[in-house]
Amino acid sequence: MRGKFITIEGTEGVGKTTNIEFIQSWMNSKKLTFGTTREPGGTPLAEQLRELLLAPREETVCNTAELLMMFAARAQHLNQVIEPMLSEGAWVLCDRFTDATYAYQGAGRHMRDDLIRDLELMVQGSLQPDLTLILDIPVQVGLARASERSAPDRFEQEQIEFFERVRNRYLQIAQDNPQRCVVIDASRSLDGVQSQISDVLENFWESR
Ligand code: Z5A
Repeated sequence: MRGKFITIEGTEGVGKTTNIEFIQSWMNSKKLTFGTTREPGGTPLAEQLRELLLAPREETVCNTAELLMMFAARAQHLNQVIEPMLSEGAWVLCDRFTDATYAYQGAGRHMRDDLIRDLELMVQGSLQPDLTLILDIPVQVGLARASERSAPDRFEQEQIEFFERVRNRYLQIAQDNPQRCVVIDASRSLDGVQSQISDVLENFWESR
């Protein structure tokens, strides 16, 4: 049987990395075969593209180049990691996927949705995540959390309005795709966040 594809999304510092560990323990408790990966990245080539995309630089990165690099990394990731694992019956837990492109390049950078949709179709065909957890917190809270952890990357250097657009798009994506997306209130304590995630995963498990 084909594996399940779970993605985790949200604005900066929402706690994706922290909660991925929690989801991994849940998957272990179900004795699932699974892999954890991330975007941009997940293969040696895609990780190199990630470094190029995230590094702060003096040269302005044009929006089209950024969008194409995101999808170039995704094409390689799907071909080398995600598709083979799902076909072998393994579950895949991915830190960000195409919803991030609609949120960051679409809403954040004002790129046209129809252009993103064309690339989405070319790169992934009809493949969509089976479940997407959208961690949501006020932008300022997330940025404060992220800034305590590390120096800002090229995206984290954006203005607050950029992240407000990203957050609103994620909430819109959740509204438009209720069959696969669940919004998690990530402003709560870690225990509170993980209890919501646990409920969502148990429901997904029951209905799979
Ligand atoms: N990007 C894009 O533009 N288009 C695309 O298509 C894709 C990506 C796929 C890299 O993503 C960048 O790529 C991203 C968008 C762009 N923009 N940036 N930057 P990333 O996922 O690797 O980077 P990130 O969003 O910056 O993730 P992050 O900073 O690593 O945040 P996080 O993983 O969500 O948070 P965290 O490290 O788990 O937690 C942050 C801190 O908060 C940490 O100290 C935790 O201990 C703390 N924390 C976590 N949860 C809590 C709670 N509940 N209470 C209190 N404190 C907490």
